[in-house]
Amino acid sequence: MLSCIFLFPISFILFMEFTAIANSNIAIIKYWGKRDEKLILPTNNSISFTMDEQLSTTTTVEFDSNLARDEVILDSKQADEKEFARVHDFLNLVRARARIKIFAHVVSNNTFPKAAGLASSASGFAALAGAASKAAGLNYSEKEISVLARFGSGSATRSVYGGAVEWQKGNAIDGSDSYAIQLSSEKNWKNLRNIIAIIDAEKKKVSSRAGMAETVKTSKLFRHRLEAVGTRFEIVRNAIKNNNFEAMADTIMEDSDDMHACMADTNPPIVYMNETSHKIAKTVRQLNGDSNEKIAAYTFDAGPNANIYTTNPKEVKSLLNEIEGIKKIIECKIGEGIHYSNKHLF
Ligand code: 2P0
Repeated sequence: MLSCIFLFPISFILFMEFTAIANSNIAIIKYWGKRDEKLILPTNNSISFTMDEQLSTTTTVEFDSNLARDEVILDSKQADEKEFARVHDFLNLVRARARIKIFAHVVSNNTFPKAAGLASSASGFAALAGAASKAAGLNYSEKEISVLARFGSGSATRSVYGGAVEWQKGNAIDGSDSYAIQLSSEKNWKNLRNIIAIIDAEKKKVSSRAGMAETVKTSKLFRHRLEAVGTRFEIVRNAIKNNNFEAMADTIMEDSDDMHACMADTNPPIVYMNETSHKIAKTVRQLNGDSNEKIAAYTFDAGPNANIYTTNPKEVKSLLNEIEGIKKIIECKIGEGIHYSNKHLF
């Protein structure tokens, strides 16, 4: 009987659809710079919190021997050329690992605007890695899914897990030890929120990928960042282990400031934060200064939108309401890692 199964050509194997849901993550020790662009290996360890389902991607994948090419639908539209190429390249990697040569249907929906500085590539490639690996018959562990997701986008390694997550830069030349691990479950952070102030939901002008490559190449300040980020990483990691937000608030802001300083030091300079972003940063610093505790920490990604981690969301929201130029405020909880659903998108 067993030998009969092995006699079947690969195209007769029945592939099923799989649906994965992954949430975005917002880093508190930032990833900005690669030591290997092809393998997507970072220059430093980073740490993030995974967001709740308000910032998530649901992706269904099915390999289908009737297809003459991959079919990719993103947010109800055919993927454009660039998006298609990135998904197709990623699927090629999955096909090579699964030793199949069959094209796939991919349908993916985000709950938030793509490329608005809200790290959609993180949730996008984590969900794609989870759904595509299962659909291809690869029975991957979470660690293996994190390694696979990295080939789509570095920050996607971290979206595999919930709570506080560390992406270990690793040392191996082949990237086999560069993946994420969970530092602390979301259950330990029930009182923490990320208040996201959307200032601009348009697609960013300089992609993170292009921007960080330019920073590594041209910024002198970046060399200083590489020396300093390790200490900040340890401070934040210890604060997370001790479940102590106050102990890491200043360091979170320092790391964001440092990354944006390196961006500004890039030739030509990269500027993501605008006047409203800076007003928000000042307001958060004042809030901590006026109270006896550190109740908030801002962090900015590759865009003007502010992420404010806080144990007092009411206070932060009321201060944000007084700042002009904010289009929308989202209050996010610390969310869970990748999970799977029987509700498929096709
Ligand atoms: C982070 N960012 O740690 C940092 C902070 C943006 C600023 O990870 O080239 O989209 O696909 O690996 O993951 C954005 O970079 O870049 C990012 P690639 P990715 O979250």
